[in-house]
Amino acid sequence: AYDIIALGETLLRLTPPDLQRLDQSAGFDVQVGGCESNTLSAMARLGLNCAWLSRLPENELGDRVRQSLRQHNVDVQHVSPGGDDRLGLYFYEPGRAPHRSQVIYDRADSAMARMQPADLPVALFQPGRARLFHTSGITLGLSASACATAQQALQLALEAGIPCSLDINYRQRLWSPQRARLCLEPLLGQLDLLLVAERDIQALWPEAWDAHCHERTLRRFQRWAPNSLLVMTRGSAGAALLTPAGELHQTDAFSAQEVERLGGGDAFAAGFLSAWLAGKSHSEALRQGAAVAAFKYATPGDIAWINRSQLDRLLADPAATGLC
Ligand code: KDG
Repeated sequence: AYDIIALGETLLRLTPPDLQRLDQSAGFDVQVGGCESNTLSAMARLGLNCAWLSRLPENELGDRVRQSLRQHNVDVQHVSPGGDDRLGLYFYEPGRAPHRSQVIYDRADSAMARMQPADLPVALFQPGRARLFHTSGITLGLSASACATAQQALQLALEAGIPCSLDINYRQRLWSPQRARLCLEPLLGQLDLLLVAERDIQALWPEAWDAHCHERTLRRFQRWAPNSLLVMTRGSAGAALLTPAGELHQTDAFSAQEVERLGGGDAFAAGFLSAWLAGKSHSEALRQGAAVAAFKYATPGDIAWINRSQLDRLLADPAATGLC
């Protein structure tokens, strides 16, 4: 069985080298990035059995994404063929103050945005084939057909008794808070695990957000996902978890020399979900999420480029947390 199957889009990422500006550089560094595949890549690097579900063009750009995920040991054999459809791109411009970093998407009508429920590998959504299904708000926000596909995948997983997890990962360039809420809210009650950044609660559910007390934010937000383990990431302030019974757990962030924050939430999810699948305690899972996120912050690109021994070494260092 797969430890995790995850549905989402992976984009080609183009970044000007050496902190140049987008309208300055003559060339780009090329990498791949996508919320779910970032999470899977880190989990596969930690030794978990991970399959990525998506739709890719049948050309060299699609091959490039496949190869780079295979490099981390992610299984890409269930990806659906996307014919001549396009691969989505994004431009990432790093910024050092007073410049700001920014992301520009060029992903409309991509192969993944055109994925249909019928493209899902239904044979994987059977009891015993996977231990966890994972997707994100990005996938649900891509297009009407990607949304229908993700909803169908969640339904199939539920019917097969496969636990489901969702990372809200709100992207204002994809959809408005109103549209995101309309789509997400009916799903939240069905999830075993819900990951959400504190700033996304602020953006989408301002009535739950308390500027002075993150515990109150989390407890108020629980009314939208009463059955889930609720994990709220807080960037350099760490993360908190609330169980359906109302038990609170927290972790500090690990200290990291920051190179790039992009992908930090996906890395956190990788560490947390790996620990959850291994049956670790809630506190240990939070701490492992924070540790993988710290490795990501210290690495260029969207993926936490780690291995198990590096992670174990950091987790064994009691002085490593609380220094953010
Ligand atoms: O979380 C990081 C992702 O946002 C990045 O890898 C690109 O998937 C991406 C997106 O849609 O923004």
